[in-house]
Amino acid sequence: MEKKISPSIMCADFFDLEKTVREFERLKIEYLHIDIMDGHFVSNYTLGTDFVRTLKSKTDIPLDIHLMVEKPENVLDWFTFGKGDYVSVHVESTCHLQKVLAAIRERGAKPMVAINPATPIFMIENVLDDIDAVLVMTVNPGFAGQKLVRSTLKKTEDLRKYLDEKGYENVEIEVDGNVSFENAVLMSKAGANIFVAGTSSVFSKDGILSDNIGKLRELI
Ligand code: S6P
Ligand code: MG
Repeated sequence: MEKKISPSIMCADFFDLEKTVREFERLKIEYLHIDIMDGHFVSNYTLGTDFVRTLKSKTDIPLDIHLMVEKPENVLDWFTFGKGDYVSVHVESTCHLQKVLAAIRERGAKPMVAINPATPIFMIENVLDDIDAVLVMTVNPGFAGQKLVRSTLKKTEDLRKYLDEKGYENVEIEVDGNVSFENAVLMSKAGANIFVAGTSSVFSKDGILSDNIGKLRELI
């Protein structure tokens, strides 16, 4: 499966965002990962509706909107997205999971279901027909700069087998959280193919953006 990079925009320098996005365009980055938090599902606030609208109007790079909000079905219409964009919702955030995934599909976007480190794979069993990807949180959601929860590597491997055995070979696996250069190799081997790149790789202060992206591409 094609390996893709989705830089986490909350980790970018907001004073220099335009330059960063143009650089991503030049380097043919596949997605822009936008973290949306409501202060309830996770105890933080990050990017919001106006930010998504502006970004969507300024670049053709598909968005990868990660909704870390309670009851995402109530706020879906607030966001600007469409064909080619991914929108992920957490299993743990709603009792109307199928409904919200179907609503994302109806709007022409690609539904992705997200699972926290402690959430078992079987929780997605009854929405496999409703998704194009699974987002495996490899840290507990809420903040950048955290350390990998190692058990999620085995979970990623188990998930790839689970999807393949059930005939869902085309369902992609995204990993999000401490996707460092070192961890990306392990995640890739485990079967992940979309890599959310934050402070531990693409936005690492140890190198310049383009070099970091080149390095990550080679490793995955
Ligand atoms: C965390 C959020 C993530 C982070 C990303 C940061 O709740 O969903 O998308 O922005 O994980 O990357 P890093 O390399 O700092 O962990
Ligand atoms: Mg995220």
